[in-house]
Amino acid sequence: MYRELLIFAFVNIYKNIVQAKKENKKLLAVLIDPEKIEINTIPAFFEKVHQSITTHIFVGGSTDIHNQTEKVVSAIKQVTHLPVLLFPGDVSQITNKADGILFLSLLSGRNPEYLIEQQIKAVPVLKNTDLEIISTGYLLIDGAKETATQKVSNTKPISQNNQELILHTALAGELLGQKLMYLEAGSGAKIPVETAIITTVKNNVSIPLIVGGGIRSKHQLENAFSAGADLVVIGTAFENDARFFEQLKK
Ligand code: 1GP
Repeated sequence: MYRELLIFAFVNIYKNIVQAKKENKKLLAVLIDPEKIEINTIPAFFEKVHQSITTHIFVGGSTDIHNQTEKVVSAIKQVTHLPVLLFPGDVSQITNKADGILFLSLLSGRNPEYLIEQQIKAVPVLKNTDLEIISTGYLLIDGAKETATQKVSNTKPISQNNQELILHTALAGELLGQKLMYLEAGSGAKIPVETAIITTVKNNVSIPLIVGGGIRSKHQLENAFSAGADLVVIGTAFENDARFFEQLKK
């Protein structure tokens, strides 16, 4: 029975995000980069995660040179019942051990490899999984630092001054049928996505809005939520100091 309930919960990751948005319940994803976490630290790390307001776990990075993703996801699944979503830098990071995948298209860039090629390459892999696939528009926005996403994808971020382009790109993604929109300043960004941008997109796009990159304080997290983010993603701040979870207690 318990297992059935869990399965029910996990096959509805997207529905649960939409429901949370309707109820104005804010969501927090902890991003785990398989290249940066030691497997043996995962149980202790998750003790902290579980005491915090974290609702989702994202796993991924721009690269995963040593193919650690599957091992890391398996270790995470052993210690948590939170939904685990892949946030893959490329097709090699797809594993059936997770619950779902953000099926990303890098809409801000003009590199066909990350707009559609990787997605085509992913099809034969995804056909052999039962991952919940969530189509996600991914917009890289200038966070005042050249980020790994920018380097690996060989694309330029959109300037934070170009709010119209950001909004129109997000709207194009929604019109194309994408189910989530992710405003990304890049991992370790110096400047997170401005609250005015979050609000503009929030007011014009009806799909749930994810915001991440450079958020490293409770104040910044609350600002992103009040500006309109439905789900905020934090990675680096937790990697640098897991005591940050203590400021985000349930
Ligand atoms: C990066 O949005 C995420 O893809 C999280 O960024 O590592 O800066 O928290 P940080």
